[in-house]
Formats: sequence, structure tokens, C-alpha cells
Amino acid sequence: NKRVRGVSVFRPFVFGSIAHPFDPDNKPPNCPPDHTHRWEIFVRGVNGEDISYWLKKVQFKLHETYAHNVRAIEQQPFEVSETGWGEFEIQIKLYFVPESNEKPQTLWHSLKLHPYGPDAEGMKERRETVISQNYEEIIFNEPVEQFYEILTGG
Ligand code: SLL
Repeated sequence: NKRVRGVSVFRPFVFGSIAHPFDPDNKPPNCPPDHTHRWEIFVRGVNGEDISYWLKKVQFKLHETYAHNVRAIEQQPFEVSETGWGEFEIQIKLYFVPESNEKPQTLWHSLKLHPYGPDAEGMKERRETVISQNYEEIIFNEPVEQFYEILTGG
């Protein structure tokens, strides 16, 4: 399984979170009383591009207050939807397709529930959707030939 020397292939993606506060008069049924938000953590292609030809699995490690806090998502959409009350760091581990011979890579994301602003305390009371996302590029340096062909559609 030879590597293609002197070649780097990069692939863009977006990862992050989106959080919606509950309407206090209209909370979802079966939701613990202390939960205030529904949120999602995701890894996706730019403009909805398919990334499953290079990304096989994403493991999201949530705060230990969550049951089964390690969530492995094996197909698109690579996302987890939950409810909760607090912000915390989420570990995101990217597993590449087996042909790649690449080791998994780890990213971190801070789940944001509350809008940021000059009057941060007061704004916690404001009900608005909070999106926190990052554009990222993964770089495959000297990919193995088989993976290079997958990446470049050759
Ligand atoms: C904080 N360090 O104190 C953080 C911890 C934990 C968030 C936040 C609920 C989980 C559940 C939840 O939102 N945990 O009980 O289902 O702000």
C-alpha cells in the first residue's frame, strides 16, 4: 500500500453546534424539568456536500452527566441531538474510511447554549438560537494510493 509521495489532499468540512431554547410554556414531553435547550452537535460537508467517501464514523463524547455519553455515528448525517441545561466541551473523533490507512483525528468543540454579548447575564434570559460552528480542512499528507484514488475520484 504505497503512499503518493509529495502530495497533500485537503477536504473541507464544518463542525459545531446549534442550540434552541425551549419555550417555557411548551417543553417537549418526557424532558427532565431542569433542561432548558435542545441542541445538536454535527460534522458535515460544506454546503451539504457528501463527505462519507472519506469520513466513515464520528464519535462524539458528551459530558458524563449524559447517559451513554459516547455516541458513535456511522453514517451521514454525522450528528447528535440532545436536550440539556449546561455548556461543556465535546470531543469529536473522526474515523476515516478503512482504505485510507489513516489514524483517527480528534477535535474539540465548546457547546454554546447562551448568546454572547455585552450584557451576558441579561442575555441568558433572551430566547434565541445560538449557532457556533467552525470551518475546518483536513489534510491528508501523502495518502496511500488507494485512498488517493478515492479522494480524487480517479
Ligand atoms: C456546567 N461544567 O456546570 C458544566 C457541565 C453539564 C450539562 C454541564 C444535562 C445532562 C442530563 C446537561 O445539560 N449536562 O442530565 O441529561 O455548566
